[in-house]
Amino acid sequence: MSYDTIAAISTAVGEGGIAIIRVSGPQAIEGTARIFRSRQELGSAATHTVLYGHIVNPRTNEQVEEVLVTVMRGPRSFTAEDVVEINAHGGVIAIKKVLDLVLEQEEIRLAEPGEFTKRAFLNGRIDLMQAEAVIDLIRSKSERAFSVARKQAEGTLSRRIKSLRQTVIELLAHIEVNIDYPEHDVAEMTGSYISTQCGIALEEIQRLLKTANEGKILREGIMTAIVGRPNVGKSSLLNVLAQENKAIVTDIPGTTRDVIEEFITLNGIPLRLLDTAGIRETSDVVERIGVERSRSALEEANLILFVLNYNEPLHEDDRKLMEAFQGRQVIVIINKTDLPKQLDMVEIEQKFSSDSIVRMSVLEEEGMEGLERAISAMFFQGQLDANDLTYVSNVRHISLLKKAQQSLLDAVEASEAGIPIDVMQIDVRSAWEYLGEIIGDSVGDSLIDQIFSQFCLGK
Ligand SMILES: Nc1nc2c(ncn2[C@@H]2O[C@H](COP(=O)(O)OP(=O)(O)OP(=O)(O)O)[C@@H](O)[C@H]2O)c(=O)[nH]1
Ligand SMILES: [Mg+2]
Repeated sequence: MSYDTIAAISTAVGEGGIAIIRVSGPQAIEGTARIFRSRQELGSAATHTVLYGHIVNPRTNEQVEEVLVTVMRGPRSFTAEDVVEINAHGGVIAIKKVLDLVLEQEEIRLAEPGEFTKRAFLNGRIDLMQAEAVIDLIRSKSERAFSVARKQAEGTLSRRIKSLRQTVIELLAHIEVNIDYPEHDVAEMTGSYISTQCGIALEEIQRLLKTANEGKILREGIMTAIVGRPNVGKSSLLNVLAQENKAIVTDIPGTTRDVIEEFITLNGIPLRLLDTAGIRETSDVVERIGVERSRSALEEANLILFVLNYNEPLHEDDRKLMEAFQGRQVIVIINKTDLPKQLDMVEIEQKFSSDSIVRMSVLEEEGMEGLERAISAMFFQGQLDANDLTYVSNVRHISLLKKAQQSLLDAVEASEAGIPIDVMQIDVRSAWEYLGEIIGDSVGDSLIDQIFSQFCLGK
């Protein structure tokens, strides 16, 4: 397929040592050559080489920038098209001037967000799953999430989906031959054969889905709300975990009025921490809005860190809060253990299991390992496996895998109920299509546009 030529600044906008403009498409080399002066012709440069020279305004012959230009001829490039990358000095003005000149060239236009990666997909260099992993790569906030995304971008997961699809298509072929040529005795198409083949595919789907929970957490972080009454040390906890003074801490109850968010990794576990206003009845208008925000953070969170003060008896407000914890993942943090005991632990131990109660003194930074262990146990069934990085982490992929699973289960059920194979054929075919959607084999344009619009400009 052939497209027009696109260009964009591919580095983050702002001050930096260098900035890079990427140009991709049939006019990339010729178009750039018109505004580039060097000892060597750009058009005759060997692929994957770098030329030193100047960007000039062809109308005035004025030198605009001193640059290095890289030529990568398709298909061995990011987009599989001819690509030119112009390395200029960092700085908004310089790079903008160069980009304007590039865009003045015939048949070159500004790229849309994600359009370079989209071309890599449309030109068949990567599949949809790999393209989506590129978004994750850019966005990953922890080293582990990065490693998982890199594996996906390399196609590890795609290969497993493809071989899964192979299993399903073989089954489908058998069924179809049997429907079309019943007189041919193709490996007897009994119900049990279908069940066995579906079983093989279902097992693999099961294995993949088992990684989904953890994969999703690694990708997005555990949304964690720190809640509790005023002054128990919520903001202090956020600061200690973030290792910086993000939130204001004072001994005045009602210090925090808004929700403060911070992304941290606790021994490899990514957390999206939300520090909230202490929950209590109050007549202060601003504080009341804060308390309301705390409650909605509480609703949305995957994990609640419920902080109590060891130095205070349990309060009616605490009991009310606990009622909202039904069916939620809660870790109780008994804070200020450096102070004398006032809290009746018996009532708490009745309500929460002992491995979800953690004693801490945030002030003396004691008890952090306990918190880490409690979170690990709750979300990762023990230790994080450092080696196996094949996770399904994208919500779209997870939901398609579940749909494929359901279709196969329906096929098995139908075969066990002795329903004619024509009917099973429909289920097996939809399983095959759902799996195809994951890697982008049978998806519509609108979905493709939606996925790539999540990218930043220049990627
Ligand atoms: N002794 C002791 N004091 C602590 C500890 N943790 C926090 N504090 C103190 O308790 C006070 C309140 O701490 P904050 O972190 O502001 O409490 P908060 O829960 O965020 O309070 P609000 O924002 O008002 O809801 C501060 O004076 C902290 O220094 C602890 O482990 N031991
Ligand atoms: Mg606070």
